[in-house]
Amino acid sequence: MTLTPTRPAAVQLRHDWTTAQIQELLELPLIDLLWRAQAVHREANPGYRVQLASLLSVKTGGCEEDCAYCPQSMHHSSDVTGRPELEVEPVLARARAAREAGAQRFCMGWAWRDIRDGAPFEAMLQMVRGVRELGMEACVTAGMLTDAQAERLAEAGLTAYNHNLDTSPEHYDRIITTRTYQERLETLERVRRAGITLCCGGIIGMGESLTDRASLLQVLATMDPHPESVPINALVAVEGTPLEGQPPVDPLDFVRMVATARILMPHSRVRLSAGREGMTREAQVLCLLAGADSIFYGDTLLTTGNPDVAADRELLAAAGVTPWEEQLPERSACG
Ligand code: SAM
Ligand code: DTB
Ligand code: SF4
Repeated sequence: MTLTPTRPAAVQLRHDWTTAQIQELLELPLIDLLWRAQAVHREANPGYRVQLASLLSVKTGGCEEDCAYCPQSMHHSSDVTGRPELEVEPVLARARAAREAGAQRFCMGWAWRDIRDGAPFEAMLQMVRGVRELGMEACVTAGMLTDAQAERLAEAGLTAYNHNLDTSPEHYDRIITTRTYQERLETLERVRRAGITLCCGGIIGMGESLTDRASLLQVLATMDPHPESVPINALVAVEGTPLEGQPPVDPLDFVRMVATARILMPHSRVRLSAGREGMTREAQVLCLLAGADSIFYGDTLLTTGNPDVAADRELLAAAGVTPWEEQLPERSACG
């Protein structure tokens, strides 16, 4: 007989959330929302470990899609212009440097509508193999793909494919007209079928309502299994894009999104993504408290800025959370 009362488990793995239930969570008094999110997070990730993921844009600008937020679209007049694609060796040198700086995951981006076969795809596969040989997780984001391409990426050892839903199905047509929500879902299914983990999230601050935010989270949280990684971005309003005049996201609304994602998807990595440069360290600490367990690490995202490595080391130390170093046995073995 035990005299210790058992606590009800905070972690509930569900795939049947409704948008109304999710909106109720988003609208909870912040203090109560944080309490619930923390209870889930402490049970699912008791060490409060944070994964550091570095990003590199391999193919920058000149993209034929018209995503209203994106400085890389050829439809907009931002300062980002098409640049030659990076080659395999310089990319792997950047991955090595990211590993030396403490990153556990290396994410590579291509400003493409879809993956092209031939030399660029063969180079992508070599980059994936090279990153995996460094003992790091490898993530690619390069638009839509075919089943055959997904299978070859899986064979090369790709850990994750990032393809965001970006916003709710209802708000989507105001943001992108050159590919459909359904096409995005089909890409995600192909990635899943190939056995690659999913990195899928969205952006807030694009003129969406609270119901849109709940609806985006509903699509993610009713996937079975949940995406292993869920990036939450705040819009970086870049000059020359149609969304350049959007008001900045209230950091506490960002905290609400993170906390709600944590409650809905207890075991997913909730990644604090674009928009951290506009946030105080206190707001970022609240995000960590709310259940964020990953950040983009390094002073550039794809084309825009991000806090530098020293600032992030200081942030994590101030919050008292530890990076996920032990995922790199090769690194510690080599000294
Ligand atoms: N072209 C590929 C695609 O769209 O899937 C991969 C690269 S794309 C730049 C990756 C993601 O970055 C987008 O889906 C979007 O969520 C995010 N992103 C792009 N520009 C952003 C911005 N200005 N603010 C916040 N997030 C942004
Ligand atoms: C994600 O959700 N956010 C990252 C990563 N996945 C690829 C990209 C953010 C890009 C922000 C704008 C830029 O730097 O161009
Ligand atoms: Fe192209 Fe991706 Fe930017 Fe859309 S988000 S314009 S697909 S690079």
